[in-house]
Amino acid sequence: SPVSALPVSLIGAPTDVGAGDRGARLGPEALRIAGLREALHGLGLDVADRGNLDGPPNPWTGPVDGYRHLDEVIAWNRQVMNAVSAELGLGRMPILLGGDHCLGLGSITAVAQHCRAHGKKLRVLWLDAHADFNTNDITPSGNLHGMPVACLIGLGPRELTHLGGEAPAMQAGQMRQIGTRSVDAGEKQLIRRHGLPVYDMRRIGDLGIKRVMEDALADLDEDTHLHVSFDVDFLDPTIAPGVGTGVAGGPNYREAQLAMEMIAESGRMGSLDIVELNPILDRDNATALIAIDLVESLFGKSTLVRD
Ligand code: 6HN
Ligand code: MN
Ligand code: MN
Ligand code: MN
Repeated sequence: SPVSALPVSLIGAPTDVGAGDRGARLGPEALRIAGLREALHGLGLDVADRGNLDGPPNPWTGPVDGYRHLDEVIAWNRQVMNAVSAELGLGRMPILLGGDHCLGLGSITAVAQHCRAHGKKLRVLWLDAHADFNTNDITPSGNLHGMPVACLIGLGPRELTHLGGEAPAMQAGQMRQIGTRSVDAGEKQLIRRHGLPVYDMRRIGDLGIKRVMEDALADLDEDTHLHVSFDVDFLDPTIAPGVGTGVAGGPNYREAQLAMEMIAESGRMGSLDIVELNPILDRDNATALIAIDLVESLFGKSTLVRD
């Protein structure tokens, strides 16, 4: 039975302007073809598919001042922010179908505004192999999907840090990163400087996923809006090969599933991103299918025999 009674809205953002590989633009269709809507409907949820947003094509050019495709990233994030805002305003739960992870900026900026307007606390779970905490002076690639977390806390170009008018959208302490295992040298320093809470794979190995999730979900109350930003490369690439920047040594199926079940049991999830799925690099849409399985767990599908 679904934990969330909120109706949900699927929003496709078919772009890979922030990524280093092309193909994530096909993510929304791959998730639809793999049956995302039907899976959520099967859990008893009211699901509306809003179709795809429209934005500029991927120019596929090199970095300028440390950023690739900055104008296009701004344009797509504006679209995402407005679409997510609209769904929150209707009292629905937005599910952003990426698209690459630069779009987490638009999505979370909208959520942060919604929280401000309604006096709600914000907690963001960033499920990802990466920290996505680069800035233009330390990025190894210029790819903006490696920078949304920095932009969210106010580090980045003004058009992105002030996407919602106010900067920063959130503070580092409102985020919990989980599954981290690939962080660039400059990024590590920045994480320390800003006190970004990270539960890396070493921590998951030491404590186990259950303890880590208990920690990451601690102190949520009925006034907390929980946003889950699910970068599919969070998962071990042996079970989820369809991503552009896969990193070995990630959570296995059961660890990921338990994490999702615990998020569902918190009862606080109010918005979700599913990003970085790259069907071009996938096998038989298997990664989309796994992502959907795990999203079902996020919405309360239980492995308990007596639930
Ligand atoms: N993602 N840290 C690398 C970079 O280029 O900044 C990889 C970023 C990956 C981003 O997977 O969302
Ligand atoms: Mn609300
Ligand atoms: Mn990411
Ligand atoms: Mn990632």
